[in-house]
Amino acid sequence: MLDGLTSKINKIFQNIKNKGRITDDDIKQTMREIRLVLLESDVNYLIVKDFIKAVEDDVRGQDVLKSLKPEHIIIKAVNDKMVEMLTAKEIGMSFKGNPSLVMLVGLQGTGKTTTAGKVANLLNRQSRRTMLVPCDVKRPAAFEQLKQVAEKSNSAFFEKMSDDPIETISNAIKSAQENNYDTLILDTAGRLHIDNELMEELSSIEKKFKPAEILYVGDSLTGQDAVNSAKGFSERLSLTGIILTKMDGDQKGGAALSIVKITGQPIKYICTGEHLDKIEEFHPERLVSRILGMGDIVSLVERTEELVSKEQALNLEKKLMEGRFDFEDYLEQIKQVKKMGPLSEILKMIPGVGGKIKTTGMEEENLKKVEAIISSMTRKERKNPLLLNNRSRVRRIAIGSGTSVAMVKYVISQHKNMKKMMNMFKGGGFNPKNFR
Ligand SMILES: Nc1nc2c(ncn2[C@@H]2O[C@H](COP(=O)(O)OP(=O)(O)OP(=O)(O)O)[C@@H](O)[C@H]2O)c(=O)[nH]1
Ligand SMILES: [Mg+2]
Repeated sequence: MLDGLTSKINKIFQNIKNKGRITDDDIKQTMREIRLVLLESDVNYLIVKDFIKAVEDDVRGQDVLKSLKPEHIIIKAVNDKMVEMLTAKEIGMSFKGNPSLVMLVGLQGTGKTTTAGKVANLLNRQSRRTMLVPCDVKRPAAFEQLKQVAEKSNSAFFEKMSDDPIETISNAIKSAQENNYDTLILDTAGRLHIDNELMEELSSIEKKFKPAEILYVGDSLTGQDAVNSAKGFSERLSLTGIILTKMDGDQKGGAALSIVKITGQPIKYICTGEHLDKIEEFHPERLVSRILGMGDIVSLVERTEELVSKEQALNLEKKLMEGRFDFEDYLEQIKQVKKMGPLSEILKMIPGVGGKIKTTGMEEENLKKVEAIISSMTRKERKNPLLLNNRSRVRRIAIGSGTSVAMVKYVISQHKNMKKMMNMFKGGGFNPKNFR
């Protein structure tokens, strides 16, 4: 699914990852390449334009979290804006009335009938009692096809189709009420192009029955055409959502990436094959994660952002510039590292590192010890580490923390080294980039 798009975008990210240092020009170049890939994938050019701008604005606004690498920030921004592009209001199905009506609309051959069975199957699993209603009164084969689909999906089928869709639906509703079916799926007729007669028919169904859901079924293989006809349908009907079919093919991705913005409607399901269970609820984050293949980096950035609030970062930066870095700051740093979760997991999330480094668990043990040692210091000692040049204080701390005199001394000397290193930046302007 969207393999071509995925491999192209991955290549772009690979290029910046190999760079080491990234300049503004690199960022521009990267965005140019992403723009091109999206256009090649048939994403509507206005959407591409907005998308690129949104990503650039996001990246530009992010210069405080220097602990993150620039490529991570770009990847995260591309991720977030892509998710935004694919997100529109409510994604879940809504039900109203008894029975609740789900109306499927779309051009010929996009997969309405097949999808009716898939949706019925899903809803039946959610304990709804579903009946399929044939509304394509002109084509006898459509009736037969839906009947078979109903059988396969263990759903009821409304057999008594008349030559008028409105009458058929009215009778189906009565039958559902008598037989305790709470959900009707209306399989409407398709046409090669949007034509007035069809639209009138669909629109009169909408007016008369006010279905809880009117879902546009679009064939993702047709790319921009699927998007355009979605727009056409949404102008005539109050669509409540979109189902994209044939996402198993080698489509370029443009349909998926433009359709939400163009219609303002959420994608509710995607279908990835002819078989009944080839349907999944649509989650923007999951699709984007599949396209970018960067889920690990995104969660790494999210965790870091969550933990290192901008304020804390600024605060520390200020202290460092003034040459202050006492044990309270040290403790704060350790707490932050610990909050990020086991070090072994954090290392695993870093692409290229995962799996290669074997952590022993010692790191975490040591962190705990250092924390215990600092916690056993008095507030005065933490603020003024010079007080620790005193044997009885060191011994007291060793006993209090359950460690040893040697370990306490080691922590004190580590702190001295860190402070010395940080003092090198004093006055010259602290630049965390120097640590990379
Ligand atoms: N590969 C693949 N094929 C699909 C998918 N959904 C539907 N199809 C196939 O697409 C063809 C058309 O599907 P239908 O369900 O008959 O389409 P329709 O919209 O009901 O067509 P009309 O009633 O003629 O307008 C069938 O051969 C389906 O098996 C899908 O997600 N993936
Ligand atoms: Mg059909």
